[in-house]
Amino acid sequence: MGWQFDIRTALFLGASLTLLIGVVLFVVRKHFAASQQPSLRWWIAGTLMHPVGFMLIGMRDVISDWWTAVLANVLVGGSFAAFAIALRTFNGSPQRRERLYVLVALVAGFAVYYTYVDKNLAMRFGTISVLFAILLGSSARAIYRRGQPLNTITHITGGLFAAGTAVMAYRATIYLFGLQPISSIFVVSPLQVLAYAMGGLLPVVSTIGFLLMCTEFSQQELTKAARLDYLTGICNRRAIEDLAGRSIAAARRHGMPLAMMIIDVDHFKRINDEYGHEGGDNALIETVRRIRQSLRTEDLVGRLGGEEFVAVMPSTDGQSALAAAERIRSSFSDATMRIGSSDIIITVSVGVAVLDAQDQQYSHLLRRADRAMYAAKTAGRNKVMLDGVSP
Ligand code: GH3
Ligand code: MG
Ligand code: MG
Repeated sequence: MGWQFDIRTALFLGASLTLLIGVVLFVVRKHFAASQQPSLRWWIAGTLMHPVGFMLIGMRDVISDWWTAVLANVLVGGSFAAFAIALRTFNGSPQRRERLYVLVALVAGFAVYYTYVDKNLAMRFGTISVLFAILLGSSARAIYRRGQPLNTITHITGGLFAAGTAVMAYRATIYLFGLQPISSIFVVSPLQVLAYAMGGLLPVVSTIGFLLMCTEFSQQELTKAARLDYLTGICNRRAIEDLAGRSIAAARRHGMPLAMMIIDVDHFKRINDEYGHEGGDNALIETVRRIRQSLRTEDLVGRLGGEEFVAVMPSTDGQSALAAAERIRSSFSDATMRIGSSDIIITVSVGVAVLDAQDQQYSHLLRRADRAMYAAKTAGRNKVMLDGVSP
């Protein structure tokens, strides 16, 4: 006896697998990042609707057409819409939900019309395949939008939906133009096998792709967070060391000057003592704002820790660096800062160092800028000092 392929069995197997995945995802949903929850909810909805739809299709001729032709197709179409919404939510792309809902409503309309008004299996398959192709295409488009980053992981999901679109479009062409007769959905033809295999496996494999996309996104968020100072949002010590090292190497290569400054808030302990830790935190946020305001966009600013900041200024000589440091110093001493309900003057001490032949590394330059900053403190605070020289 030859190999017997049974569409009904295949439908149930594929559907059970998807249903299981949907249930597992539902159970573990809380373990995903908060930012992924809205997108994940739509994806789970898709993985739960799709298998119920497929199982109903498998019940054709056993229960009424209302269930197996109308509701089943609406559920499958609805799951494709849910996947598209999930991917758009994930990517932050503009939503076109009304369009998707209309497409699903049209699935219901054609299913009813070609089952009860004008019983025509080929037309029902053809029209619904067109709608499925559009719905699947919407998911593919959510990934292959201009500006979206693409890699192997996104291609798994995007490519699969694109393939699904192609299969449905091909199936639509065959049935709408009567290129192949059809008497029952369970007749095993290569086209039917292709369509149901594609439809059955698509949610399983695309869920793997979607989960990989979620994991990759979380990883990137963590990497980003590990490089930023949680309070002020600027580079932390580790990140600034990395970036400054590259700027220094570039300055050496091109024979360009480079300056660094360290800015330390004067008597910051008193601010904490008087206005509480929250007042101190707000002062630090405002401090960063003022520092940034006096610098160029290409200058790097980082928080070394506590109330100590570093700025790295490419293509800047001692003269210009001192001018920038003075701009920063006076932006504090000349304008009050609002802390809680008080307006107070906060001052800073700034140490400046310029890259020279002896500085082989970031740490050398940093040490010299730090020395200058301490000299500014010793000289009475609210001062700017250039390493080795006083301005
Ligand atoms: P000086 O003029 O000599 O620099 O005096 P100072 O009080 O600013 O110097 P010191 O380095 O001794 O004190 C820094 C204080 O900054 C100590 C610590 O309580 C406070 N601090 C460090 N990090 C934070 C933070 O993230 N938030 C707040 N609110 N305070 C912080
Ligand atoms: Mg200080
Ligand atoms: Mg300090």
